[in-house]
Amino acid sequence: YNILFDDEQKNYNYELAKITEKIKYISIEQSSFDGIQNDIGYNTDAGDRIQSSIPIYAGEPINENIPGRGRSGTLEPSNKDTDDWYRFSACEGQNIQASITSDQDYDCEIWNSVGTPVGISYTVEATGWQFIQVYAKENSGDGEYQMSITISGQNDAETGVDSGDNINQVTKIEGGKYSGYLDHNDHEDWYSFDVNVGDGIFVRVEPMEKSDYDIHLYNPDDILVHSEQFYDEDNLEYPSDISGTWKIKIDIFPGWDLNKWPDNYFLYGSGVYELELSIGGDANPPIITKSQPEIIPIAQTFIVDNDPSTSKDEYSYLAAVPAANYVENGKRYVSPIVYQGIDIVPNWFTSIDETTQYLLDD
Ligand SMILES: [Ca+2]
Ligand SMILES: [Ca+2]
Ligand SMILES: [Ca+2]
Ligand SMILES: [Ca+2]
Repeated sequence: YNILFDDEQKNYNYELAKITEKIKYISIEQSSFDGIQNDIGYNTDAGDRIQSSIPIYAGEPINENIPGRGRSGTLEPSNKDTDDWYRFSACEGQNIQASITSDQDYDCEIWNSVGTPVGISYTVEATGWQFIQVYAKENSGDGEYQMSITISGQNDAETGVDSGDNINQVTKIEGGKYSGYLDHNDHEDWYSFDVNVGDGIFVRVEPMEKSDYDIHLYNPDDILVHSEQFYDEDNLEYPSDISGTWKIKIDIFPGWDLNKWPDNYFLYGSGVYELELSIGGDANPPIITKSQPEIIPIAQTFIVDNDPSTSKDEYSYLAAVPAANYVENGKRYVSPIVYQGIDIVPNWFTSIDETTQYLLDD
């Protein structure tokens, strides 16, 4: 598709900044006092062009206080705001219905993934971004509008239907690239595929919107053997140890569920995902983390002073290690060593991830 989002990063930063402020939303009534618009919960005006469209979460519960999940907006033709543009993802074959109500002479239209207007009822021809334009007709006044947008039907992996929602309702696929759809009424899509023992299984899932979809792999005995549960894109690999029909579950983190929001958590959405499966080659087995042995802390501290002119501090440190960390009668005892008198921050292994990987490799 040829649509460019020149304001995408700006909107994204704006949304992130709002979330880190712990989501202190202003209601529509409050914001109208100082003339700030609050289009569908963003506390700002939606973009006036298709290239500056902002995300609307069509597949999620309506909530006027959460960016992208509201349906109310404002147009002010007297102040050059004649257009509000929104975007969302949908799969080929899904149907979109859009409508608008307002006291003013406003209308709306769906635009497809190549930027062509297609009316208010549209069966998607190409998987990707779809758009809604809300616009004021000539000579109409300033006012508010209420939007309605419905996505119906599914076409997961080009089957014409939704992929099953449990381990007994799986869609059979082969290696290749597919598209699918999840939303607040459809939390899971299950797929199966045949694998020979020794073959690597590689699965990539990438949500199109800012969403959190995860991958869970089940062996032919229907036992969960591995999961990838990062934000945004997930890549799972696993060496098959049994020949037969393996299964994956793709599921959605319900970002709209306020009870499940950790601090600073991004408000993940629903929508289209890309699924890529390849079978064969060498896959790495998952890293099994060893459990931490039980340790007994000792109330003592070894202090080593920095001595840049000699090696005294290095030898003191080495001498302190066996006294600070030792096993006696099968139990491990640990106490801290403090190396003081220097404030250079090393530039290696400074992140938790780097340190964790270093320790795993070690
Ligand atoms: Ca507006
Ligand atoms: Ca606008
Ligand atoms: Ca689905
Ligand atoms: Ca499903």
